[in-house]
Order: sequence, then structure tokens, then C-alpha cells
Amino acid sequence: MSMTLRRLSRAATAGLVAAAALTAAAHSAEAADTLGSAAAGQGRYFGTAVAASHLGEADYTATLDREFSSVTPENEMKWDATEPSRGTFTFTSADRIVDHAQSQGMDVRGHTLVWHSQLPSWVGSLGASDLRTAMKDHINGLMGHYKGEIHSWDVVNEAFQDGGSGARRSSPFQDKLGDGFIEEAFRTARAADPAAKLCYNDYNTDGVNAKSNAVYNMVKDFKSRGVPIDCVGFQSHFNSNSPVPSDYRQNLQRFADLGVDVQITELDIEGSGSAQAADYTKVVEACLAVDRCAGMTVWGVTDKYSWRSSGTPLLFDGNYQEKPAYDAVLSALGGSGDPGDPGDPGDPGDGTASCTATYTRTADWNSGYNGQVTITAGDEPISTWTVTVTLPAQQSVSSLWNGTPTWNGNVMTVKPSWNGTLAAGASTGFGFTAAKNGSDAAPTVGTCTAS
Ligand code: G2I
Repeated sequence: MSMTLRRLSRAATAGLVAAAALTAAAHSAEAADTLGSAAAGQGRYFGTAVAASHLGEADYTATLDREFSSVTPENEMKWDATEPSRGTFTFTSADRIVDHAQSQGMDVRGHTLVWHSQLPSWVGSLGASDLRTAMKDHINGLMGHYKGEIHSWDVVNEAFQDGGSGARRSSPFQDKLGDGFIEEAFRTARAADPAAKLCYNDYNTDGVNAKSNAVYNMVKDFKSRGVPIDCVGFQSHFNSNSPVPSDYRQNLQRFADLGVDVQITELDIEGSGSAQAADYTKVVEACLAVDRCAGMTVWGVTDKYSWRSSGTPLLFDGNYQEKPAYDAVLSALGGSGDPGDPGDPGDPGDGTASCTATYTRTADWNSGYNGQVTITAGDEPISTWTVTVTLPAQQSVSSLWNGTPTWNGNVMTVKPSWNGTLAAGASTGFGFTAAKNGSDAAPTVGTCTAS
């Protein structure tokens, strides 16, 4: 089939699909007992990353089709998968996902057009002028093929360095085309498919920090100069080293206030049980609290195929059973829960006391800093909590308030002083002052236990 015919037939299918999606949303609004339908009741989409290679697995596809209203190809739309050699586009795997999604009335997120990773080596060997042409050709090739069929594209992914500098990341694009490559990519993308929302997507930008400030300043500049950008994606890959930030909602809101949508694009949270469930609740509540948070995507259907599978970060376990995190998300979305099995761990009423602990640095000076650990009860009331904080070897704590520490080397175990009793979902915390003694590293907060 010629490229033109393929495009025409894709566009014709898209019209039918839009109608099917509306029917599906209207139908499921009554029941609201799946993630997609509950999210639709809040005016949001609830998506997942999908790998084409798993679509033949009956349980995988059944779970996908039942629960989700949007899909993101996990790898199949990346540069190495779609244009492995210059000018030769292959869409077989990506088409498989898009066709499947459309047959189920699901929307599709496009991920991703310009990224330093999963980039074929031929791109890196081009000189500046050729590279600029190749970047625009790639954007036009992908967006043209799927014109009218993608609700949002990650036009540029992960262009900023991790860590404190807020600088751009080195990549062939950055190094040869300079800062302007992002703007050129967005302008090209707007012309290629005016109906698609154009997003900048990154990780470790979920809270207010140097990296998110740098992205914020770029978006602000784009908006002030009329560079076309519609949305910012917050990947939201969380674990104990990178917990859900306490200022997550505020950060989403400040971007929304610039006049762009925000989307949670690659959500996963390592952990299990009610602690993981409580973290997922925080994320969903943050999105729902921000009017311009258009929707959420989890980065995979089942723990067994997650890129971080050992961390069991998703909503369905390896046997496609709903985890407590699933129940928590459904309930936070206003869904009807799972009354069929009220004894699930993590469900309200299961009698299991639990808590989560998150850390923030609240003050900082040359020789020391103040840290604050926030303790949040799970979905049962608790009467006490315990949390460990491991400090970098050089650091020492000079004072601690609203908690009772005991020490073992550089590990402090903190229990309540007066503040052990918490209602379900309620928070307290303790603070401390530490001397850096040459190390500015953050302490590590361990698992919170409660009874
Ligand atoms: O790393 C997590 C995500 C961070 N943000 C951008 C996302 O695109 C990224 O996704 C992951 C995929 O989940 C992995 O599946 O990106 C990885 C590569 O950067 C993907 O891993 C790759 C493996 O590294 C390859 O060996 C493998 O051939 O998946 C490929 C396809 O299975």
C-alpha cells in the first residue's frame, strides 16, 4: 500500500474511532468501575504504556481493553524503531498498537519524536545542517503517518540534565543545533499535525527543583514568544530514592498557570501494599486538583513487564490481579471500588495499620540544613509509627523536634513524641537540623511502619 493510501485509510479509521470512543465513555459513565470510565467521569483519561509484543497474550489484552482509555506505545514509536536508517520508515509495530487501541475506542499518546536515547547511530553522525533536516523529516514522517490519530505527542523528551544545574543535556541535537532545536521541533510538529497536543516530557521534574525550574522557564519563554506548546508531561517514575514530592500538586499547578495542559505520562511507584496505594492516591489526587491536568498514564499494564519489574511498581500484579494500588486509584477517581472482594489488603476496613514517610529539605545553608519527614497514615487510623533515616556518614544531627530518635551509627530510628495517633490518611511529621561536615547529600528515609 502506498504511503498516501495508508495515510488516507488511517485518517478514515480515525473518524470512526472518535465516535466509538464517545459511545464507550457514555456507556461506562454509569458503571465507573474501571480506571478509564472512572477517570472519564472526572473529565480525564487514564492510560497505560503498551508493548506490541504482548498484545497476543489474552490476559494482557483483556486487562488493557477493560481498564484503560488511552495507550502510549512503550518503545514502538521511538526513532530507532521507526526510522532505523535514514528515510526508511517502519510502522509495523506502532501500527499494531494504534490499530488495537482504535478498535477498542482508546486514544493514543505519541512517544516520542526527538530524544537522545534509542536514537540510531546514523543520526549522531550527521553534521548540523543535515541533522536539522533529518530531525524535521523524522517529525514529519511520524506525525504525517498518524495525522489526526494522536491526542498528544511527546515532541521532545528529556532535554534537560538531571541534578542541580538546570542545564541542557548533551545530545546530538543540543550539541550541534543548540538550544533552538526544541523550538524548531515544536514548530515543525505544529505544522505536521495541527490537531495534536504538543508536549515537552521529562523526569525528575515532578516537584519544584532546579530541573523543573529550567523546564518552567523554557515553557514560559515559549508561551511569551508564541512558540507552539500545549502540554508538559511529568513522567513520575517514583521509588524510595525519588518519592512522590510533597509539592507535586503545586508544581503541576504552576505549569498549568502558564497556559499549558499538564499530563502524568509514565507513572509508576515502586513498592507494595497500602504504602504503595497511598502514594498512588497522592498522585491521582494531585492531578484531579489541577483543572488543566488532562490525564494520567501508568508505565505498563502488569508488574511482570515493567522496566522496573523487581520494584513491582504498577497496578496489576504478574497474574493480572488488582493490587491495593489499583483499588486506591479507582477510589481516588471516584470509581465504585471493588465491592466483590472487600477484604483485599489495602481496602478500607481491612484492619491493617500502615503509613508512608516522605522527606524534604526545608532550609539550607553552607554548613547545614533542616530536614522534615512527613508521616501519613494509610487507610486505617494508627496509634504509633516508626521510620528510619540514614544520614550520609559525615553528617550529624544537632537537634530533632516532634519525634524521639534512637541512634545506631548514622541510622536514626524515629518514633513519635506526642504525635503517634493519626486518623486514616492524616499526616504529622518531625524535623531535624543536620551539620553537613562536607557532605551535601540527602538522607535516605526507610519504610514507615505503623500499628
Ligand atoms: O526508562 C523508562 C522510561 C523513561 N522515560 C522515557 C521512556 O521511553 C522510558 O521507557 C523505557 C521503556 O520502558 C523500556 O522498555 O525506555 C527504555 C529504553 O530507554 C526501554 O528499554 C528498552 C531496552 O533498553 C532495550 O534493551 C529493549 O530492546 O526496551 C527495548 C524494547 O523492549
